[in-house]
Amino acid sequence: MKPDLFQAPDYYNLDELLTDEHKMVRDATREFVKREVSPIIEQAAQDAKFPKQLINGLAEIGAFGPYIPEEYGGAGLDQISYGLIMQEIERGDSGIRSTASVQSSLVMYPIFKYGTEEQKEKFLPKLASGEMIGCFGLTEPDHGSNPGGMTTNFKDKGDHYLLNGAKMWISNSPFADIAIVWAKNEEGRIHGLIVERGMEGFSTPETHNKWSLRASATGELIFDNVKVPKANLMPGKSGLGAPLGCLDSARYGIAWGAIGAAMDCYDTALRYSKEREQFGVPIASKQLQQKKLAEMITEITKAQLMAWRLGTLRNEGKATSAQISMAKRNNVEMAINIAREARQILGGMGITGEYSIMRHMMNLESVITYEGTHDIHLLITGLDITGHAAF
Ligand code: TGC
Ligand code: FAD
Repeated sequence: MKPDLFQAPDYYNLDELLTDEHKMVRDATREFVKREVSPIIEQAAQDAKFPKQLINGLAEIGAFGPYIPEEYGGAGLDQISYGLIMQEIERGDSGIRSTASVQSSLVMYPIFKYGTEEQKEKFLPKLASGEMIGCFGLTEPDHGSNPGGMTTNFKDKGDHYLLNGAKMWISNSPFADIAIVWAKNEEGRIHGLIVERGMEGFSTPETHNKWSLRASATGELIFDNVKVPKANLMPGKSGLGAPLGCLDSARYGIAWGAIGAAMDCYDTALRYSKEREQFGVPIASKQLQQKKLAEMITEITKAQLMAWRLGTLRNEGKATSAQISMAKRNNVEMAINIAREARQILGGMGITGEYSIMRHMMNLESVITYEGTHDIHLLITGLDITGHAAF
């Protein structure tokens, strides 16, 4: 793979909207990605292996629980810093950002928000330091966009719960130490349970042959009469709103992360277009290539403004779920379109692993599907503006 020469585009001087802390966090993550991720990521994707050697470094830069309070091992940062960390990690690879998103927003966040004090003290510091990795089980083989239909269930057996069912498409599941599992009780009410590796009847087979998100481990969660201690139920919130509340936080992170992937594709294509000569001149001097590049930087700038504004709303506790859906949907589509255009600017070179673009493009096919598909987010906006659910 080519050396990482990334230079971040900032067409509207957005740096002026950031605090010194934001810039420090962003620059430290950018440096980490250049030093630790870029040199190894292409091979990890080719080998379809999550690079576990990155876990300690991700923990050190505060990527695990950026906004979780320091008393529980988190970095105690605000929502803009969290977004910038996701942007910079996804600039390297969506699969690595996935691991950080799941750990922070889908594992640490529910324990912090819905867990008991004992659960927080037992799990959060270890998750923040990377000593423990978690995963989040909502999707089932027959219930993806419609998680409320889930059939995974648990029964009260006096001194424990008995858990049965299966989850599918679970990021980090093959090596996770704990799983946040959403299941129905005997009354059909959804609750979150913390299932620990080693519990009898709990297995996590890996999903192979993915063409997308190859540097992220994806798998199933299978529960065959798993005895879960009662102390592992998170009592703070039940119903579908509990897992969906975690998704708000992860979808917000993706709205920033997608900008990172888009910036990397744009930056690579811009540099290539200035260096590559055809018909005796750089291809950057051709109007058709300039149209592609000019539209890319326009779309990136709009996405940056949207993410920044959403971050300020989240800092004030005012961002709605529908606003988050709009940003996730818009920014991921923006990134996938830019990846496709950037790939063309590189001609044949664009399909090789010498450059990051094709990997980003393939990764983004997962990002546009998970955390709510592109169409589901459109329907969430539709519901918000019309008052009619069209799911
Ligand atoms: P609906 O009746 O609309 O809502 C049920 C209850 O939930 C509440 N609610 C929310 N609460 C918090 N945050 C949100 N975003 C919420 N959206 C809805 C709602 O108010 C209601 O509460 P209550 O108290 O009235 O019961 O539910 P529905 O069954 O009609 O479904 C709505 C729909 C389709 C929008 C929703 O189910 C949905 O978002 N589907 C998409 C599923 C999804 O996003 N799955 C993601 C799985 S995790 C994942 O992909 C991780 S990838 C990670 C990585 O690798 O980075
Ligand atoms: P389906 O719900 O079957 O949808 C298929 C198509 O139908 C989509 O285009 C969808 O938009 C459309 N559709 C569905 N309902 C409607 C409707 N009402 N109206 C119009 N169109 C509709 N899940 C987790 O719980 N945890 C994870 O960690 C996780 N990681 C993932 C990692 C990867 C790599 C992938 C690919 C997925 C992951 N997921 C995870 C699952 C992901 O959230 C689901 O794939 C996603 O929610 C869509 O569900 P589905 O694949 O079953 O598609």
